[in-house]
Amino acid sequence: MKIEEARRAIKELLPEKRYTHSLGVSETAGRLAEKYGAEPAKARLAGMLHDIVKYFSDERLEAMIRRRSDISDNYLNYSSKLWHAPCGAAYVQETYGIDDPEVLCAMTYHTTGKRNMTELDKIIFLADYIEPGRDFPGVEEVREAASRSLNEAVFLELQKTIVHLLDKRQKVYPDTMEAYNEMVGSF
Ligand code: DGI
Ligand code: FE
Ligand code: FE
Repeated sequence: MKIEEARRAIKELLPEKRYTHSLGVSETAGRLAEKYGAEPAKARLAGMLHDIVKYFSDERLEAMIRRRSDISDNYLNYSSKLWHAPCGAAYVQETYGIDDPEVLCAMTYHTTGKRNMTELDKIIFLADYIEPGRDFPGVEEVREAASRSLNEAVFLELQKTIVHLLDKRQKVYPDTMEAYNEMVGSF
């Protein structure tokens, strides 16, 4: 799938604000890929598509998780806000025949992160957090880190996300904790 087709596809499925966010993630991911030696075309495509099923109902996403043996059922024990990430990858595979495992993997883990992320996984995870439309406390610190070190920026994002979840007394998905544990102490 070409980037322009991907843009048209999400324009149909997403409200204006989320569409603009996705353009921002695509652009930011492309820049990060150029800087950190990943493939810019894959980064732009994964960034464009990453939230494609964000507005599907929880019921529809739950059905996809149950149907697809390659999506962990454990997602169902955690916030439904996590579900659109693995389901987005499954959806673009089924609907557009996207079979690039790197693109599918980066989409799958864009929300939670995981241990052993590839450069592309980290770039999509980070671009989602720092694209120009994002404005929340701490984002500037992560943007600055991203100009120095991909790993440092990803770690900061994990730390801030976990602190935020604990502060709201929410569960933390194990992949997010494992990503944090893997990187803690490196900086
Ligand atoms: O889809 P976006 O809004 O662009 O961003 P996202 O895919 O990173 O979704 C993040 C939401 O998921 C955010 O509101 C926090 C929430 N969330 C709930 N549980 C977890 C979690 N995020 C992570 N990383 N880990 C969790 O366990
Ligand atoms: Fe998302
Ligand atoms: Fe997003």
